[in-house]
Amino acid sequence: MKKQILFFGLFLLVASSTYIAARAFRVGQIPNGTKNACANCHVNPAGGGPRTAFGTEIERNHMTVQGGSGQVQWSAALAALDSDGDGFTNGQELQDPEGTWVIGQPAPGDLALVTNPGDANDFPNTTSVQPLAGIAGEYLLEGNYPNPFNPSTTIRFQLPEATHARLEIYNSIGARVRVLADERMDAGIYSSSWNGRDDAGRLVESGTYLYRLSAGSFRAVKRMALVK
Ligand SMILES: [Ca+2]
Repeated sequence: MKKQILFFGLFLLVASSTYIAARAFRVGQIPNGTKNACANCHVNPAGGGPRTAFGTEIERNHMTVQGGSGQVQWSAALAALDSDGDGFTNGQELQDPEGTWVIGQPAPGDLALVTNPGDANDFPNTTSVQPLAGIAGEYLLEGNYPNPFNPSTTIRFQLPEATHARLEIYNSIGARVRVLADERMDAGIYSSSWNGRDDAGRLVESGTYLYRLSAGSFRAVKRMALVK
């Protein structure tokens, strides 16, 4: 009897570790999946059991076959979704915004900036200001897009010379809610996205907001509307 119990116990141990191992390979089927491992898709970070919003989305619509034998299919469509609703797309969180990474390629982007696409409380808080191709002929703060927006919008600006640039968001009563950039930058065209959160990471209310660019002696302010 003792032997049988021991055998059964061993069987359970092997079966459960096989279960985890069998599915852990899926962290290699999304870009930078190793950073948050099973926690990307499962509420229990050890894997198995209930899924996160990202895991649920994959299980329903982005597997070669639903269930244990299926493989995750990372794609532009999956990258474009914001599964956990934190204002960043799955692709932005996993450092592959266009969803172009394929299995076998080196991990894209910066691993240190990867956040969990299945956890609404984990999102990029440092707004990345991305340089774009092209030459800036003058100082310019462009209209944000989309506008109105919910909850994210993109703001582009141009610097004709290297200078210290500051891009800030103010609410309608003039209180500053977010600093998107405050650093010395090379001449060029830049894009910055705002996720509708203040400096403390809280989602702000619907309403009119102002964004202001200060660069050298240049100042420009524009208006935008967050509509939920
Ligand atoms: Ca997230």
